[in-house]
Amino acid sequence: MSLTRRETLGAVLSSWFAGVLAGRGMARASNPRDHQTSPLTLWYERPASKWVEALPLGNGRIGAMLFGDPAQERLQLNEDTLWAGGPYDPSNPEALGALARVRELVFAGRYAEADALANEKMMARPLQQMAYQSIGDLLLSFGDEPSVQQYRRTLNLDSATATVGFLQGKRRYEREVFVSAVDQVIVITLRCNTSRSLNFDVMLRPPVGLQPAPVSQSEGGGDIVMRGRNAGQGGVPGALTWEARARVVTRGGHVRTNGSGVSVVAADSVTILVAMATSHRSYEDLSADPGEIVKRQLAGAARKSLVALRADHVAEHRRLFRSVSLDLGSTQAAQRPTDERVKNSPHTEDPQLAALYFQFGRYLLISSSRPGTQPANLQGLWNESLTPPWGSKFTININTQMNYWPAQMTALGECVEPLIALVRDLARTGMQSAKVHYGARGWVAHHNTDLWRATAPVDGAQYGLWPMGGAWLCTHLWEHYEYNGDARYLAEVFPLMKGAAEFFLDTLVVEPGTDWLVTCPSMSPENLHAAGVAICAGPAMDRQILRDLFQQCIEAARILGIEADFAAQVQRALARLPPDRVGHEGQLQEWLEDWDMQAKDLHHRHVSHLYGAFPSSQINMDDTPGLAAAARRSLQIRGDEATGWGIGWRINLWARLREGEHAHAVLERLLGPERTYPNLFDAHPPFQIDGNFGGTAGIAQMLLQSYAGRIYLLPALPPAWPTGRVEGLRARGGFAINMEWRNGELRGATIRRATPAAALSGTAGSAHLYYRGQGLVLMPKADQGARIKWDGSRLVAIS
Ligand code: FUC
Repeated sequence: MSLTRRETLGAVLSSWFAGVLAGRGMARASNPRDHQTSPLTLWYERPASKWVEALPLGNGRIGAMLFGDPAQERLQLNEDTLWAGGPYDPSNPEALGALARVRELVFAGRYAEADALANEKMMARPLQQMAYQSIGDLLLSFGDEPSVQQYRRTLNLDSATATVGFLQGKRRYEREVFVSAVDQVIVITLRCNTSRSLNFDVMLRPPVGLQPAPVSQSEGGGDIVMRGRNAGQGGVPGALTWEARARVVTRGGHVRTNGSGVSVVAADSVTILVAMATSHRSYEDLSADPGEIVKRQLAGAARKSLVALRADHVAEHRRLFRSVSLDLGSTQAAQRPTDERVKNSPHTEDPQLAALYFQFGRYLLISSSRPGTQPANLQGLWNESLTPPWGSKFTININTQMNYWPAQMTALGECVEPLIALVRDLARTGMQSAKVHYGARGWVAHHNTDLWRATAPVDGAQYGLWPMGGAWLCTHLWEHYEYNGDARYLAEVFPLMKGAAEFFLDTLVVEPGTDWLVTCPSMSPENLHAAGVAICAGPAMDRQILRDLFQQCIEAARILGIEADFAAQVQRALARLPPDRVGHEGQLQEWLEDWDMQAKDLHHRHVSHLYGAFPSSQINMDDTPGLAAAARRSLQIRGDEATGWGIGWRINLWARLREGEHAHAVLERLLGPERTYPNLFDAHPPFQIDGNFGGTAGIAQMLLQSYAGRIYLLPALPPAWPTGRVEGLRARGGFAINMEWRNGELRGATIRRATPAAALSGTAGSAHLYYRGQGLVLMPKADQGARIKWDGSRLVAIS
């Protein structure tokens, strides 16, 4: 249900008056509609008391979590190359010697023994990879707890700025923070409506437990510096140096140095610029000089006016962010502070919360993954700990891939660059794992990697002994091409795909008694099968990933007109991969054997065997309806409850099965307080960012899907979103699509060409559109695009 304008305004005004009477009115009393009606703002009436209430800001490389306490402001800081350890080679030279025996044991059905031997001989040294670190905090201390009124804290997704505002007596204080991708600094401004009213101390604080603890020092000219060396881990010594430098500039009043930082005295307004860097240039080159980098960045930023810094930041953010808009309708629920909306969401209709969550996901990707930065890790960019959950690393048996699911569809293909760069690195380090662990050509990465691009199997055979992480990542290389159509790019990444495929040409083995080629040892990620262990041969997911990788190599070689012999070899291996199988419960078999109903955990969070239905499209409703029905049965058996990312995956799958109402019901679980923290971060729990991205992708999938040369409009629109509009979603083949719907039915759409046509087989640059089983083929141009409408029974071109 959407609100009329009168209802909306009435609700806002009455809640504003109630707030004023209770002594906690709006940030700007002169404009009560300011934040409450902005559909792209997260807002709160309290400071953050926990990290998962603080607001994330970032430019891909450096990030901050803003807490907003009036008495002591805390910005928890990150730099995305500050990890534990240094370059290391985790290869285990004993692994290759054990490989043949482990295979024999698996094929003899002696799984527990195979698992034990793999654990003893085949795992990486050290067994754990290195953890992502926090750099510490910037603290602004204002003295005693002030008595504050009209407190408000906001994060505006459209400008990527956060604010804190409150009244203290007659003084109105305002803080604003943004992290500029243009100038590579955090910019914090503080203002008061009364002159000479800003008095506070500024210091940098190292993360709890860092040894030796670096100290915050003032350096004259209003600078505060903290520098240090990263921690070692698992016998790998810390090899990075890092520096954080803050510059405090006041208007009115003055700055005085104190032992650990600076004191601001009687200023009218204050700007603080923060720069951070490490000595990391690449996973093997640590020769950068962080001191020189932060000085240069601060000097560059300090030369610009605050107005220019802000305008450049906002323009750069909007260039990406504004490419997609989404309106799913709004109810009164949207007038409440964001934390209340999350808490209320299980029993309120709040379609706008889904739209906000969608745009928050896009905001997080822009803020944690930009060309030249590290990819978004398990926590994106934001981590306050030296020992975060799962090391806040890159887990590549689902999590890192899921981070990038929304990227192409929501017009953020540029943000995928760090993932492509990661694959470039892994294709080098992974050659060592391929050679030492398997005696194979090409490259391999298992289920996890870190800043140092470690590729050997870690954590234990149940988690790590899965050779498909790199191959899965390669499908993202191809996907990037499907959306951008750039053959030069394809030629550049082709050798990475080829190297991944070569590894499997060398390591696939014949399943005894058949002619099928299977992976062994492997697993269906982290799921224990009938024998109570994960180790097995030829699980469904491996075959599905290999079908994609092999087909994409063949297609790329054809498009580029190269490597015909290699493509023919791959084609032969492809023909010998076992097909997907349907088991006795009508389910899609997770393993070669019909073990699904004997698995230890029928509701396991991973739905690895459904990779074929999403993110892949090998299994789909039109081309393989039988397998799609089996995937549906598997999904039913698994159930809807899972970790945040597990739920995120399920939303996308139900959307692919065109069950909008079910997809929406699962999305509601994700948006509720058990899976979403007050700051909208996903709760695995604990916080893990993949659920945010899986949810964002799921919402996009409900509205638009493209695969197998076809584009489906509103394929899984739920009854909960009867009326709405989306602009700018992208489809494979290089199209940008706007759609409008009313009463649950498509009204019209515009399709334009957003990138050069991808030379995909079968489409010849045309858009094959489908809605409710009806098709229409168009050849849209970049400039004016093509307009179509739904006349109740057919899609009709109208220009
Ligand atoms: C995989 C998942 C866990 C967690 C971890 C980071 O191992 O099974 O749930 O998300 O990655």
